[in-house]
Amino acid sequence: MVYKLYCTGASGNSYKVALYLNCAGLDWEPVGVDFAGGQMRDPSWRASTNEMGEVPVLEVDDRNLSQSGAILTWLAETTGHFAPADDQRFEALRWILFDNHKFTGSYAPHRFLNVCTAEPGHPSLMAYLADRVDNAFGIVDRHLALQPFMLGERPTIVDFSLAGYVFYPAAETGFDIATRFPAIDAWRGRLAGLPGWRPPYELMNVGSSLMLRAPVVVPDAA
Ligand SMILES: N[C@@H](CCC(=O)N[C@@H](CS)C(=O)NCC(=O)O)C(=O)O
Repeated sequence: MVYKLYCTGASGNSYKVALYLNCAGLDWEPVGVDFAGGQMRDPSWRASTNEMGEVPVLEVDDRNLSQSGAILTWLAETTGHFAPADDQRFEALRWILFDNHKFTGSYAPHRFLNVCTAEPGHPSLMAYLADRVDNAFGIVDRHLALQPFMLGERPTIVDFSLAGYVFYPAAETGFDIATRFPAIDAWRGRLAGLPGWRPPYELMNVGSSLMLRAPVVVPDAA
């Protein structure tokens, strides 16, 4: 069976699943979506592929699965790769929800408004999001200072969820992780050492992403 992942290079939420599939050594292929052309807003795409209008979507046999956290959980349960231990399932869900709401949930829109929208985000909105990033990244940085991976000694789906956007260039995100969050920087180095690791644009060299314009927040000023 070949897993098909609907995605595009700039989609860090898709990268969470792409990276998992590659590091797990599963047979998969990326299927590009025309993000820039608004394909996911097309009612027929929503009817056929994902009513939520988002990527990633994982096509497995005749099913389309969406929501990266749910997909990763399903993959861990069905393949066993990077699965949390039985007594860690609550902990895994807790961190995946934190990632979606706070970690990716502030970093991704900050990046989007920094380089992807036609007009830069309003300074007060960028400051609000940057403060949310500082808070969420600070929490994860302190957690990772105590252990190599989010749930302990080995990587699990939680690490792939949190890794969605941390490998995009600082020039896009406006955050220099290496200097500001040393434990996150060391952790992403450990992830980059896993067999199968590739950077986002290389792993998902398909579809169309929004044009990147000059950033409003440069890393040194963040
Ligand atoms: N919580 C979702 C977020 C998915 C998401 O926001 N995907 C973006 C691309 S990274 C998207 O498809 N956005 C389209 C839109 O919001 O209209 C997940 O983890 O899968």
